[in-house]
Amino acid sequence: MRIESITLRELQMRLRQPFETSFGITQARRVLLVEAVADGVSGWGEVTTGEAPFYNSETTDTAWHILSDFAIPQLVGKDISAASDVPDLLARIRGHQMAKSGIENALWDIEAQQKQLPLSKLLGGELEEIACGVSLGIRENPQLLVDKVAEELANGYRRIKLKIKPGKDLAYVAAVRKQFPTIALSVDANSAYELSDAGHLRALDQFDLLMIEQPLQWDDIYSHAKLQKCLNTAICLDECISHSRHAQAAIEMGACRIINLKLGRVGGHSEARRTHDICSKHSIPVWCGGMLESGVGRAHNVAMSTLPNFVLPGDVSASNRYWEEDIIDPEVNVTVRGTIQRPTALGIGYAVKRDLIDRPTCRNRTWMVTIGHPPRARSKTRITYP
Ligand code: OSB
Ligand code: MG
Repeated sequence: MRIESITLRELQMRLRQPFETSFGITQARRVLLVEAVADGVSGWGEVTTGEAPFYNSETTDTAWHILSDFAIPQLVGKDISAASDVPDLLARIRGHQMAKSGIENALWDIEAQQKQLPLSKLLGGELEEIACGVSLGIRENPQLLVDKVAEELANGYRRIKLKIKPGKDLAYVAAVRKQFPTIALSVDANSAYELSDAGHLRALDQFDLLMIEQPLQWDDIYSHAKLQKCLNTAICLDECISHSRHAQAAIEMGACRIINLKLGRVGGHSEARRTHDICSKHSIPVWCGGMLESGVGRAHNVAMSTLPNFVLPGDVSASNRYWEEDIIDPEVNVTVRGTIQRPTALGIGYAVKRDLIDRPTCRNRTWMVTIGHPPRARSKTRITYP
């Protein structure tokens, strides 16, 4: 594949509802899309950074910087044999997994189209439909949360995840568990506790949770290993796992019994598949986490979730839970069984609605090769942050 051009584009998109986690409230999203063109075929990826460095250390702006100044100039004009060549070409850039993932995944979309395959098949996916759960933000009081859980169960979702933080934990989980004694239920703390809270976290054992996700510091695998020894409930790591070697270390240390696999967080499909395979080998189940993605990121999550060790329902849910109108056609829909059907169209399997992405675009820049010249950049910037 000869990479002819790469376009970066930032979109302002507003979530239908604010989403509250232990690290803050999000409603205005800054979505970064990557469109690559190789051999005349166009492919899309999404950079799943947050607006602020409160989930991990990347942001929309750090990704724009790393992609513009380092990653894209490294790739435009290159002839590569497969999308899986990208990690080696970008290996000099340390960290910044989410930024790099956006480009690599766009090239996977292209490669799948060139090979006349749906991306799920190119990745080695086997599942025909994927099981869906929902991640529910922190609410003002337990009753409002119970009402929301009832609504999502009625929509068919198979697993409910509650965001928690100190002061908004036990009473909320108790109220939901009392109303719904048998549902698959989990919690996600986004690093809001410390190892010294082990006694408090042990109180969660009484609620028969599927898992407690990332209770401790975002970069501290070792303390999770200590905490797991004190808990009956399985720990699931999210923020801590930036690549497959972290997964290997966490599993060997006993820091978790489940891993939330996020495509951007580990740097793209190549590394996600390696992480998936390591978990498989150690009988550690995985599920696909979400980052409040637009349809482009969601489509990549659906494709990844067809790999065989995605045995638990993921945070991949319907487009209409997030957006008035998603930017892909068709939107991601969830069946009454709480599943998403694997798309059968080539590549990511959903078309980007180009007419819909122009208006919310606040800046874009294209790098392209003209014969005999180094990559040239053309940019249009209209920065109007709220
Ligand atoms: O920890 O899984 C998380 C959203 C933003 C940042 C981190 C997380 C989340 C979610 C929402 O839980 C998942 C989704 O619905 O996209
Ligand atoms: Mg999480």
